[in-house]
Amino acid sequence: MSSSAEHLSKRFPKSFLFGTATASYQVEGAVHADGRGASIWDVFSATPGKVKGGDTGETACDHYRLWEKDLDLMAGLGIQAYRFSIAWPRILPSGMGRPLAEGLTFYDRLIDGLLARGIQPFATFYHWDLPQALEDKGGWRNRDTAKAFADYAELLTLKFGDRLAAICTLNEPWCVTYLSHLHGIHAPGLTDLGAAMRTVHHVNLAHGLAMQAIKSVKADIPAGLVLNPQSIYPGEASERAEKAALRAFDFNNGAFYGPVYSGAYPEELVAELGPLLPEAWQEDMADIHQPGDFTGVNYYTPEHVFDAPDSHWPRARAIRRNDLPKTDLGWDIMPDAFTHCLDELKKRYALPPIYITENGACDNTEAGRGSNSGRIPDNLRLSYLESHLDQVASMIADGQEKGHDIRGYFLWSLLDNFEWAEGYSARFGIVHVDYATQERTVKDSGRWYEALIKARG
Ligand code: IFM
Repeated sequence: MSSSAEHLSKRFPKSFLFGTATASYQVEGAVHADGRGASIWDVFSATPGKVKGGDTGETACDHYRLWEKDLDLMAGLGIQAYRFSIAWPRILPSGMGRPLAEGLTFYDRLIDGLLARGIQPFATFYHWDLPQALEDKGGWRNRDTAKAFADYAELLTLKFGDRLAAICTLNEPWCVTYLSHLHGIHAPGLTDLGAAMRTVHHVNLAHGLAMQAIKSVKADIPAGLVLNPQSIYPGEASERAEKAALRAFDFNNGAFYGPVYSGAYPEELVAELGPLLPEAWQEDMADIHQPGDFTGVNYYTPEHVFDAPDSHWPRARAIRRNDLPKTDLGWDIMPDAFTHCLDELKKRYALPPIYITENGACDNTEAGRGSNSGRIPDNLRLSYLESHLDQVASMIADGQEKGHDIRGYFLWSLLDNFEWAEGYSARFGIVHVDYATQERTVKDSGRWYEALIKARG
C-alpha cells in the first residue's frame, strides 16, 4: 500500500500542496449554536422528501465542537493545507448587517489552530449555506444577493485576510444554479430554467464583485473561483452526439468559465437562452471578468452525452456508461477524463494556475472483520485516489505547453459527512465518522494519503 504512495509522491514538485477539504454545513452541526441564523439547507433538509432518510446537518460531524480534535487528526496525517468553508449565517444571521462575534471567534480559532499546526488555511466564502433570510428575498434569483455576498466577502477578508493562505470565493456555481434551481435536487429545490439562468448571471456577478472587494482590502491575497467543470464526451460516434457534447459544454461549463475567464457568455448560449438572463446583463460583464490568481477545479466523474431534441437547450442528455466501474454513488470512474477535462478547458480559456480543490470518491466500506478487524479497508477509494493522482502527476510533468500548471490537490473529504440530498448514506471521508458516537477512525485510504505526503520528507 505505502510503496505505491511513495512512488507517486516522487512525481510531484516539492512546492506542491497536499490538502483535504470540507464544507461548513456538511461537517459543523451546531446549527442553533451561538446565534447562527437559518440557512437554506436547514429549511430544505427539514422538508420531507428532500434528503435521503430525512437526514439534516443538525449534528453532522459536530466539527463546531470537535474542531481541535479534527485539526490534530489532520496534523497527524501530515496534511499541508485545509480547505474549509465559512458559514454565512454564522457570521451574518440574516445575510447582512452587523457580524456575530461568536461566529467570527469560531473561525478565528480554527484559522489560528491550523496555523499553529503548520497547516495552510484555504477558506471558501460560500459553499451553499445561504442565509434563509436572503432566500426569502429571492435568493440567488435576486441581484441584491450578489452585492450582499461582496459585502460579506469584504468583511471576511478584513477579519481573516491577514492569516489565510488563499480565498475561494464560491464553490461550484453549477450546483448553486442548475442543480438547485433547474434540477430541484439541492436547496432551494426549484425546477425552473428561467430562475436557473438568472442565478447563473448573479452567481457569476457575485464572484466578480467579491473578487474586487477582497482585493480592495488585501491586494496580495491569492483568490479565485472554484468550479466543477464537466468532462464531457459524445456518448456515441455520431455527429449528433458530437454536437450535443459541444452544446452541453457551453451550457454546463461555458456559462461560468466564459464570463469569468474570457468576459463573455458562449455565443450559442446567448442566442438560445439570452432572453432568460437578467435585463442589461451585458453591463455586468466587465465586473464578472475576474480570473483571479488561481482557478479551483473539483473533478469526480465524466459525462457521456447524447442528442436530446425534445428537451430545452442545450438539448443534451447525459448517461452513465455500463462498461465503466462505479463508485458507491454509482458515479462512473474514468481517470483519464480528469486530464481530458483540463485539456478541453485549456483549449478554450486562458486560465490562471490551478488547484484541484476537490477530488475523491464515495466508498461506503465499514470496519473490516477477521484479519482486517480494526481497519477500514476502503479499497475502492484508495485505488480511485491513486489513479486520479497519477493523472495529476502526469499533467504536471507534461509541462506548460501540453500539460497544466497545477499547484495543489485537496482530497474530498477529510471526514465522512452530510452529502447533501444523499444525507449520511454516502461516505467520502478518508476518516470514518461513527455518527452515533462521533468517533473518528482513519481509513486505509487515509493511511495511504499520509504515506504519500510523509514520503516527501
Ligand atoms: O460533497 C460534495 C461537495 O460539497 C461539493 N463537491 C462534490 C462533493 C461530493 O458530492
